[in-house]
Amino acid sequence: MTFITLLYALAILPSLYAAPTLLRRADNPILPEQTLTLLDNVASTTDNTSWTVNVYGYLTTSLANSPIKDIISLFSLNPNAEDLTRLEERIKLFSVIGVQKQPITVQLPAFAKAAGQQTVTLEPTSVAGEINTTFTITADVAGKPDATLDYKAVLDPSDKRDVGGRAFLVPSEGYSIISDIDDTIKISEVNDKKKLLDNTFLKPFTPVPQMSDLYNKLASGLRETNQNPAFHYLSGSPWNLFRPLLNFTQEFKFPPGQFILRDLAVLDGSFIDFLTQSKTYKLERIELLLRSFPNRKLIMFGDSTEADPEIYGEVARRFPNNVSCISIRRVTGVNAGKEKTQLADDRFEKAFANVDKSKWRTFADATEISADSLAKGLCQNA
Ligand SMILES: *[C@@H]1O[C@H](CO)[C@@H](O)[C@H](O)[C@H]1NC(C)=O
Ligand SMILES: *[C@@H]1O[C@H](CO)[C@@H](O)[C@H](O)[C@H]1NC(C)=O
Ligand SMILES: CC(=O)N[C@H]1CO[C@H](CO)[C@@H](O)[C@@H]1O
Ligand SMILES: CC(=O)N[C@H]1CO[C@H](CO)[C@@H](O)[C@@H]1O
Repeated sequence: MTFITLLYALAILPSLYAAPTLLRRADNPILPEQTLTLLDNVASTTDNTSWTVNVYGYLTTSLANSPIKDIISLFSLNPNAEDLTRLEERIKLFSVIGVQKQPITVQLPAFAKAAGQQTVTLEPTSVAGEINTTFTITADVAGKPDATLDYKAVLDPSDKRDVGGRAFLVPSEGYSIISDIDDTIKISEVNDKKKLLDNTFLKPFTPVPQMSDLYNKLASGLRETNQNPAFHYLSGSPWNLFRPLLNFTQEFKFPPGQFILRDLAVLDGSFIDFLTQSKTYKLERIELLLRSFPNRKLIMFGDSTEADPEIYGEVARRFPNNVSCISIRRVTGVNAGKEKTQLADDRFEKAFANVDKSKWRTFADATEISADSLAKGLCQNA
C-alpha cells in the first residue's frame, strides 16, 4: 500500500459514508471538535467599490486512530524524538474526515459598521468537506486596495478558538508574483523520494537561501513605483500542509500571500504524485488567477525538478502579454542522474519554445537575480 493510498483510505473514503448531517443551529457555528482550515486567499475588484472575496478550504474532524506506527514501518522511517513529534503533528493534519453539507457563517469585523450586514453565510461544504466559494462586499466594509481582510467563523459559544480566514485585497492592476514552494523557496529534495519524505514529514522546513530576501526586495521595488505587488504561493502539496507551510513562510519572512494548494482527494498512486501530477492543476490555477486578474502581469518563480518550466512556458505562450518574467532555479546535488536530464539545454528550449528569450531565465543562486531589474519589468539583469 502506498503512502497516498493509505492516506486516501484513512482520510477520504470515510467521508463518503459519513453520518448524515445533523440539524444545524441557525447561526451555523463550527463545533469544538471540528477544524476549519481556510487558506490565505485573495479578493479581486474591477472598480474599487466592491470586492469579491475568494474562500477555499476544508471543514474536518479528526480520526481517532493515529496511523503513525503504520507509516513509520511502511516507509522504514527512523525518526529521532524531535522528528517523531513533527511526524505526529503533520500526520495529524492528514488523519481527518471532511464534514459535509455544512454552511459556515463568517463575521467580518468591519461589518459591525454596516448595519444589517453582520455576517455572511458561505455555501455548504461539499461531500468531502471542501469549501470553494466567493462572497462580495462593498469597499467600505472590505477596506482599501492592498489591505488585508481578516474574518472570523461563528463558533459554538463555549469555543474560544480564533478560527477564520484571510484575504488580500489585490488591486486589479500591478504585478503578481507566482512562486512554487518545494525546491523553489523550501528545500524539499523532490528528486530523492526518501529525502522528500523526510523533509516533508520529519524535518523542520528549511528555506532556499536568499529567496526571501529577493522576494522582499522585489516587493519593495514594485511598491515604490505603485505597481501593487501580490504574492501567490502555488504548490502541488496537499492543503493539509497549509498551516506548517504558512508558518514556514512567516518564520523565514517571505512576503505574505495567497496559498494555492492541492486537494488530496483527486490523487492516487504513489506518495510522490502530489508533486509530479501537478502539471494540469497548476496550469488551471494560473488561468483561474488570470481570469480574476486579467490586467495583472506575472512574475513567476519555479525550479527544474518538476514541470515548472513546461507549465510556465505554456502560460507564456497562452498569455504572452501577461507574463513579465519566468525564473527557474537550477536544482543540483540531490540526484545527479535526474539532474542531468532536468538541466539539459534542450529541456529548457523545448519548455520555452516560442517564448521570447528575454522573458525567461534560469539561476543557480538567488543572488544572481536583480530585484531592481525585475521590478522595472526586465527579466534579464540590466
Ligand atoms: C483602484 O486602486 C488601485 C490601487 O490604489 C489603483 O491602482 C487603481 O487605479 C484603482 N482603480 C480604479 C478603477 O479606480
Ligand atoms: C472553485 O470553483 C470554481 C467554480 O465555481 C472552479 O472554477 C474552480 O476550479 C474551483 N477551485 C478549486 C480550487 O477547486
Ligand atoms: C507548528 C509549527 O510549525 N510551529 C513553528 C512555527 O514557527 C515558529 C517560528 O516562527 C516555530 O518556533 C514553531 O515551531
Ligand atoms: C497586463 C496585460 O497585458 N494583460 C492582458 C492579459 O491577457 C488578457 C487576455 O489576453 C488581456 O486582455 C490583458 O490585457
